Amino acid sequence: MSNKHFATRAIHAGQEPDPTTGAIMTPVYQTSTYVQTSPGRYIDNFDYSRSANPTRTALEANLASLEGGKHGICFASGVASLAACIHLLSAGDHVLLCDDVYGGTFRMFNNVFEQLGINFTRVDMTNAALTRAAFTGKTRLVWLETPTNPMLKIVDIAMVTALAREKGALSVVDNTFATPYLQNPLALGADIVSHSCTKYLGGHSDLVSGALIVNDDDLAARLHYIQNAVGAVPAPWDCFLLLRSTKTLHVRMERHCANAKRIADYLADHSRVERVFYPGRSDHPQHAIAAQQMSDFGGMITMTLKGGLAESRTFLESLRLFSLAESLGGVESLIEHPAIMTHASVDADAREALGITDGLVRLSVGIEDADDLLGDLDQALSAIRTATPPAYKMAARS
Ligand code: P1T
Repeated sequence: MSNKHFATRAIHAGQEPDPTTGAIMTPVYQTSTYVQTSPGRYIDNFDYSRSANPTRTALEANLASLEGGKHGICFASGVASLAACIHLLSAGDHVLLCDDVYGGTFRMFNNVFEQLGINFTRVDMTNAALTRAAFTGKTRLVWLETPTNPMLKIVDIAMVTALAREKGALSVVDNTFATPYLQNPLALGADIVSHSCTKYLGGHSDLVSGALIVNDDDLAARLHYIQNAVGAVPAPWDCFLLLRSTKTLHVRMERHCANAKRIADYLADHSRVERVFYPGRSDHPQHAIAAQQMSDFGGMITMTLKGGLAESRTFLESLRLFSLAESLGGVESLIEHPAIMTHASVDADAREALGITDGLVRLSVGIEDADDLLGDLDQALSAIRTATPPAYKMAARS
């Protein structure tokens, strides 16, 4: 299957028709345990569903194939995947963390693992010199997202993973925003690819799950050990839903990208919009790296509205098709306010430094009709105009 194109692997990798019934879909093996014919003698190598489950095994093979990796290891959430990577470390070890990451990723390093003696430093990984200088003698792991959440910065994966290798550290790339359809970090030197499958891989906003994909056999064995020993595994039903979803990933991503491109250009020209961050636009600071390491630019757009919280609230409350909600990557369009929602656990100074201001909103562009989405954004941006008094009136009142 590894010599087949992405669309074929998406539909077939890891899955054979059920040998007993011919069912084309891998069944939901809704079982916690498996009968043994004699102590330690298994019918098909399965003994207990925390260790392995056939529906999960099929999903793990499918995701590994999509990332061009050898091993997939699935978890109950994206943050459980992250935690499994940190369980590779010991107290006293140091982690280099990309400065702009999902708020829950930062929270786990800051509020959970630092207490256990695993220290970390945040660094702007779009800057090679700063990144090189941030390694310490104890740096054992480098964690990055690209595009980053929520500022959509693009990190040069080959550059950072080469630095990590030179310094003897493992590199992990959280590929949630790009998906394996647009970007394959293992091919660019990453040791581990991490996913929140809750997002584009699931694609329908109906499950929470995570995955790690690796090539190295020893690393895979250690992560499988942690998966079983720590135990945050996904349920068979969620694995089934994910297997169904990855079959359409390539088709969904094409529409996400096409819709986002049109919307980013529309927003960039709008008088109520201060700035648009979209890696597919030539005004994005790392557009050239994005064009090099991604096959297209994804469905996420971040923008700063002119004004502040009042303008953001008016805009977000006025939308009818875009739903105000955390998460991303579903077929339906979502929008959120990072400072109050997904990145509330990031300290205010860091938020400010990154540009996560009260005017910043993040769009997850769905696969609805682009004209309808543009119409919705247009009417909500107009609502700001009518709801917010002009500056001279505000001044007159005070
Ligand atoms: O929610 P969970 O499946 O545990 O995934 C965590 C996670 C990991 N990595 C990235 C890049 C993410 O964006 C997330 C979750 N993010 C959101 C819920 C959000 O709205 O940004």
